[in-house]
Amino acid sequence: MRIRRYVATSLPEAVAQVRKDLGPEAMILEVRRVRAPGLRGWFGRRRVEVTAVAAERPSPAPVAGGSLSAAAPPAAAPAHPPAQRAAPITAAPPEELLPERWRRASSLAREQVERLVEQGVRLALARTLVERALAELPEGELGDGQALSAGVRREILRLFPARPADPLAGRIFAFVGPTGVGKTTTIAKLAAVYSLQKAKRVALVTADTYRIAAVEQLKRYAEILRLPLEVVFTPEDLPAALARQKEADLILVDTAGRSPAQGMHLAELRSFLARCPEVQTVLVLSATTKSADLDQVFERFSALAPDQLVFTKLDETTSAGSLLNLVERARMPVGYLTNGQNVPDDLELARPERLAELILGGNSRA
Ligand SMILES: Nc1nc2c(ncn2[C@@H]2O[C@H](COP(=O)(O)OP(=O)(O)O)[C@@H](O)[C@H]2O)c(=O)[nH]1
Ligand SMILES: [Mg+2]
Repeated sequence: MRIRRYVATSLPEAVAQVRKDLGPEAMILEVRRVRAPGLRGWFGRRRVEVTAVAAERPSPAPVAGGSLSAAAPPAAAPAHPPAQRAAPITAAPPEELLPERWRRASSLAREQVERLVEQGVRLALARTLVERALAELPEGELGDGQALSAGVRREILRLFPARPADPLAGRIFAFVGPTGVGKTTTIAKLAAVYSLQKAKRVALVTADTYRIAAVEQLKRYAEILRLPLEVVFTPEDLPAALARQKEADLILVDTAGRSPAQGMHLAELRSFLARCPEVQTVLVLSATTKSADLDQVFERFSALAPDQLVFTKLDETTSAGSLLNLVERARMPVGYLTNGQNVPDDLELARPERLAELILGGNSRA
């Protein structure tokens, strides 16, 4: 393990030094505002001192007898070398020589990173979350696992952009996403909640006419809920269908998940959505999808400029880290979560606290 201190005029500059010297794997242990040494310190701007830790290089040159080498200033040397040169505390520090609180913070930090990664959070994101939490931790709480845990939780919550209190506050919403993620089921749940509990006039539209079964599925829900259903076969039919439902407060549009030749093309869907700026787009994604696949799906569907996300099938996974990875990437609010097949019960407003709980709560040691 290598622990080094860097002093620079700004935090980004100090972090750049850390990355350059210790590599991208380095973890920030502490950030402090310090004065430059001497008179300059009293009149000039304050500096930022960053302490960082990195794993030992694969084959470090051993230091004779494990003692401090002449080239390496001892730990007690003035802590403010120029930003360009890192001051190694020792070339190969025996653990017991490290200041106690750094040692404790670094093992706690590692634990936190591991815990996030176990939940499917990308390593780089896990590390960023823990670094940010550590940077805000008061000095006296560096060895406090609970305080660090609470900091990590707060950093997770910060990743979620704010959303309106009612995610379906507009009038027309098109639900897009891969086949089988639960678009039609989610629409049925929302239609029930908004028509029965919120007393809205809801109309349903399906553009998923590739499979007879898909139309039948939504038709059955429309019949049970006594809601009008429009079936549209081409994007050109959609404006007329929407116009026929002018009395509706809320129109939910179901789409086909597939993009190949037989289904509605993603490009066609896109051209329709572009022509109807009043239609908001909801990208539906399943919590059971692997993180790398979620990234790909998100990439593909970003062509439709989605406004918000819905995560389905939370009941089918125990690790929600992949969702956090996506939220960080998409920077888009999450409207609803679904957690089962029951219509309409298995639906809930998406609360970042709930997702943080899924990631930290289950095996919480804090
Ligand atoms: N376990 C679970 N299953 C779900 C959930 N939402 C939908 N499903 C199921 O996923 C399957 C596909 O749903 P469907 O709505 O037809 O997906 P679509 O192709 O995106 O329209 C169905 O068997 C649904 O019952 C959920 O939150 N949890
Ligand atoms: Mg469907």
